[in-house]
Amino acid sequence: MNASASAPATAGIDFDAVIVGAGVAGLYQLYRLRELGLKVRSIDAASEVGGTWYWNCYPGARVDSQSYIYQYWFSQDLINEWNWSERFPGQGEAEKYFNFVADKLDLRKDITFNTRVTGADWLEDQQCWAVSTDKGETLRCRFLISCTGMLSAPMVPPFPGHEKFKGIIAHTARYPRAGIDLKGKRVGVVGTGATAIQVIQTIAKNVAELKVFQRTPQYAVPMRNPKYNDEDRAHWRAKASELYQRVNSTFAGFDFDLDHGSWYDKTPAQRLAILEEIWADGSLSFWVGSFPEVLTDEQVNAEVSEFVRKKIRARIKDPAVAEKLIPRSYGFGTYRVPLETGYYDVYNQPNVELVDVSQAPIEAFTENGLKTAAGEYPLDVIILATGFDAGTGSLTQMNIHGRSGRSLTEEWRQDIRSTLGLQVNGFPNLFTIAGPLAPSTAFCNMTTCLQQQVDWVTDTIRYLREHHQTVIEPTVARQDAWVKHHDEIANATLLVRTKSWYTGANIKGKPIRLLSYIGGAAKYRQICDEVKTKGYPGFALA
Ligand code: NA7
Repeated sequence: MNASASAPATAGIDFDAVIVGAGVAGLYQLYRLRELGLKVRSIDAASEVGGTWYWNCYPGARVDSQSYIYQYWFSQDLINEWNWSERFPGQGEAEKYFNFVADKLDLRKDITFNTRVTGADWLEDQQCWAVSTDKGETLRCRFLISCTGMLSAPMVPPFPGHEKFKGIIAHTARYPRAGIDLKGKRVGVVGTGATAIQVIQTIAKNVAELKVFQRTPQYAVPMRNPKYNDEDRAHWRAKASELYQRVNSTFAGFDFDLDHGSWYDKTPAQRLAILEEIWADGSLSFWVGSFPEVLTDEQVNAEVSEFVRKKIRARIKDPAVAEKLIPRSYGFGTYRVPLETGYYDVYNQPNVELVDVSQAPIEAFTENGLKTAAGEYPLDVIILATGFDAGTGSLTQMNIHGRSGRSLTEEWRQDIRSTLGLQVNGFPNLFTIAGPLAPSTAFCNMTTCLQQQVDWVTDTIRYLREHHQTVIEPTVARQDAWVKHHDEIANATLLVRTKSWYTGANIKGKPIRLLSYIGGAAKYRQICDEVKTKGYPGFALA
């Protein structure tokens, strides 16, 4: 650390940096900036650390990345001391991990909990941000770093009658920390996305009746989740540095890759053998560890989709129910692939009913349950697994105003633009970790891409200090070039044809654009590194 890097915040400025969020990215960002000698304050609306793993405490919540790559890499002590109990840990264990990290690094002393950022204004004359909170505080800081996660603004469907319902309504991302007693209850789950699948397969056996309100079925892949013993943990620990290299060099930040070669170089028998092999792996390798053409080539996608449809059909006893559970309106992998454990088998239980709301939509909450165009369903508890305003939601709700009062909310209401998903023209010194148009918005093992972005932001702030500069902002030309590059890659894939949160299609009025950069996490890292090593071309430094 050089002398300038340890300098205290300038007069009139309370903090060098304010970090919003104390989850996967926020905790690491706090650590890195503190290491740099900066005066930092983190703010989180939750009462504890953990971000996603704090809020999403619904029944069955589980990490879909393998535990041995769902961790921080920078400290061998952390790697040595933490014991993952299984391949895909549950929410409780993931939350404990982030608490363990916060304790170990003594991070809590710089975090203000139970506090929501309600506004941020760029003060031109002082070249800093004024960040206001719901506790009435205003903090002035040089850098504002949002680590709010790409899925943290819950989407609650606007069914009328919320107040009429006599039972309990809970969105999965705001599920009561103490849980809800579902035993013997009539429960309705709205949605069949990755979250709903985890809820449904977990609660189906304990409730009296389960009604699943499905609008669009999913291509879910079975999860293989062995428990780990000391020997397994020792195995993964010994491989830590190799894994770190590996996850940073793959398409989606996992330790597997699209490295089976071209689909077209294989015979039908070879293709089938590979598909069966990666299916048996029981992880997201069936999706982002298969053939590169799956996401771009209609013919290949159709064949892989059919492979999955057969697997689903074989699990359901009632052929009519099976047909409803089989997706046909979009191709495999063009929307987040969920992992499942016993999900399809649930529909063979007598207490579970699949309610198809694709033709007869949900109209309202009633006193006793939910009303669809086809009739009323009496319920005691309604679980909304209806997703998020992804990528942009947490930022557009923060009331951010940049140069000349430019509103980020207004601009993104027209068109979602960013530079590398990390900065936005007109909003100097605002860094948007997991912001739109980066792989961390959706197409990455989150811990890989979030750590990469945090490292980039840290290096950028260090660079500014070493060069006696205080402000960085992408130029319009650089931003246009990034958006163009992003769109070219996105539009060459099949993902843009599927209506989902990936393109913002789940939020009424949201501009449509693939939210996640899909050129690959490794390529993205290279681009970010190049920007850094070349001295930030296309960014105005002052
Ligand atoms: P998703 O994937 O956005 O799923 C939301 C689900 O809710 C999906 O099945 C929606 O159906 C359904 N939904 C939303 N609104 C309605 C209405 N009005 N009526 C019926 N059904 C509705 O969110 P998740 O939380 O499951 O997953 C988000 C990410 O978290 C996931 O991708 C992982 O990365 C972790 P639709 O498909 O829109 O027809």
